[in-house]
Amino acid sequence: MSNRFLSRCLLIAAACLAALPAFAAKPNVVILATGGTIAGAGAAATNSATYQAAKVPVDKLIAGVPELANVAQVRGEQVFQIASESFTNEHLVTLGKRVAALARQGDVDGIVITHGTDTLEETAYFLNLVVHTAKPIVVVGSMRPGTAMSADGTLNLFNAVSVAASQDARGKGVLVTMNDELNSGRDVAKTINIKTEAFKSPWGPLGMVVEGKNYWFRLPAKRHTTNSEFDIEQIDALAPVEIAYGYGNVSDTAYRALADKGAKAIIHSGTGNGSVAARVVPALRELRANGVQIIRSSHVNGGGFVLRNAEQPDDQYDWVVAHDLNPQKARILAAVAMTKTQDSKELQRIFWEY
Ligand code: DAS
Repeated sequence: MSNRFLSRCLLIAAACLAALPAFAAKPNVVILATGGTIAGAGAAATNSATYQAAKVPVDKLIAGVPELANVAQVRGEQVFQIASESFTNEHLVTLGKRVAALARQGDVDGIVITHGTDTLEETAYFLNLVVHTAKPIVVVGSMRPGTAMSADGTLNLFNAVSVAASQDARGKGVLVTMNDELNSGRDVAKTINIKTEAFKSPWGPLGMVVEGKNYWFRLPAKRHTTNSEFDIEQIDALAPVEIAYGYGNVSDTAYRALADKGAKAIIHSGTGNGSVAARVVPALRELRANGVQIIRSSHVNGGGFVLRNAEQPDDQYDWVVAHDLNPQKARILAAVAMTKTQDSKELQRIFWEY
């Protein structure tokens, strides 16, 4: 064999090896679509706020972002096609079981859930509590439909898939990628209802995702996913937990009505530091005596936390405080926790830890 022939073979082999990374198997990411604005459609490009949610099927969402193929092998499943304000506990359990089943599969490296923005924070927190996997789970939505000018859904989806395909997103709990930010599914909430910069975490984002690269600046402090005592495999139904809103002139009517309808816990969405109007306290104490858990949260959004035994003598009343969780997240945690315990001291421990 001539030296010339040998050297040509070596050159070809080197060229193949150099090309290898481009053809190396990309991570497998599954997109579970549930509806929302990210699947929305408006009549005109100027309709950034007037549109119908939950119209575009998952395959069209994927086809709308061909660049997804540069970061992952992507396939989609249409789990629901609804606006997320219509989510129920049953939707959460169904979705949670599907996510957990996929996470157990060796050929799935990451999971993205496309979701309406109205209750996205609730679903993200729920999955953070009950899905036992270190694989990246990323919940994503959009504030404008794909038919609008400057729609945010395509880049949000690209970022979500890129994060779900990345090794450094493992073990960080459920994540939410909106508006280039990496937020914890536990902390993040929708704080503005008509801007693309809608989602904020009171303690700040975990980082940013820019051009397919993750920049981390902090890590979740509370228990989640593989470190959670709650497991979707052992949950078939969430406990009935409701929310009553506190405000000036409030009466105890809503609290009593919710208990009459079977609520096992009532989240008090209080003013200030979870304050309770003096005229409402007797009703809450009566409901507690009848076995209903009373959990004080606050509808003051943007940060802070409800202090135990400050606005109310929680020890004396045997009430629970929701720590820094907003009322809708407090409902999720109580609904999950009360599938395992009815004890108020155990509930308080759980609210400190999750
Ligand atoms: N109705 C809203 C929802 O489905 C639309 C959205 O913002 O995604 O949550």
